[in-house]
Amino acid sequence: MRDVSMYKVETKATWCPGCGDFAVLRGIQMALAALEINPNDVLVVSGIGCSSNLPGFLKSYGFHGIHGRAIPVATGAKLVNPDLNVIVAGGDGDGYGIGLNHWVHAMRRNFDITYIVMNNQIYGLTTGQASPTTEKGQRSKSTPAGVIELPINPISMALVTGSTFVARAFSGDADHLAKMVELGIKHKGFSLVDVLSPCVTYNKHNTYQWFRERIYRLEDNGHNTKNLDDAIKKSYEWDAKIPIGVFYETDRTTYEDEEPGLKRGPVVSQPLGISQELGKELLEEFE
Ligand SMILES: Cc1ncc(C[n+]2csc(CCOP(=O)(O)OP(=O)(O)O)c2C)c(N)n1
Ligand code: SF4
Repeated sequence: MRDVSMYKVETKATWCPGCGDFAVLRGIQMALAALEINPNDVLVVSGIGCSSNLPGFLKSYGFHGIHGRAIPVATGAKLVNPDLNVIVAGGDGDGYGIGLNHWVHAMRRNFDITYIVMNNQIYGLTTGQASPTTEKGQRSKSTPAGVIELPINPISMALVTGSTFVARAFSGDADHLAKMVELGIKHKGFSLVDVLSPCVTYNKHNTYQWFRERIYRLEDNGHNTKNLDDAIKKSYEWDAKIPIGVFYETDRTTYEDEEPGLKRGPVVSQPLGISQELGKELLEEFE
């Protein structure tokens, strides 16, 4: 077990007091400490959103990208350097809305990356519009008469699209959250950790209290994480009872392991195949 302070930076997180994302940041730091992964072996990629500011508050390599495009950056990095622990962190708007296509394809390809979605069921950064996980009927800035469409169910989607590890956590249960992140990082293959991470400023419906009245742990209920049918059935539970924990885990060859171009080893360790002079010239072009 490493010291958690290894993963801390001086920059203070700018989230609103009480925002669920604080627990996610702590959960990632605790998981990295438990797994004894050094900060320089980690890349955290994000898109845009309150939650997507996370890489700036954590000691590791970080890439704060553009809205919805974190996964392409992460999969590119993983392909070039498979030894890197690649984590994607962002919001439900970023990942389940504008970036949904990238998420789906990364799952079916089974890249060995960990996707942590801070799911607050709202667009936080842009001050409270409905997101793809906002519940039907909920009033928001963009839906003053209530949302008229069904929300996305990220757990069921991940299960049927080939994610090889699917879990849900809750920011109000910080140690359990850290454990889910730890298991997700440890898993070889695509792992989704959907975190119910309340936005205390703009989502007045899905509050800590609302979740506390409903949440229970799958592991306390004898759930078999190897059974896809059971996992799918559980993924439909919402409203009265909301399960957290590992829904499903399985082994499948990763994209990186099957990619013929990587059979000679990681791209970062291959010779460039050009002269030093040309390499220097190319670098200068980007200065
Ligand atoms: C292409 C593009 N479209 C829209 C935006 C505006 N925008 C920035 S963040 C965001 C949504 C953020 O919501 P979410 O991903 O759920 O993160 P949160 O702020 O709730 O953590 C939107 C629509 C943008 N930056 N770029
Ligand atoms: S607006 Fe919501 S999501 Fe953004 S920092 Fe504040 S509480 Fe968190």
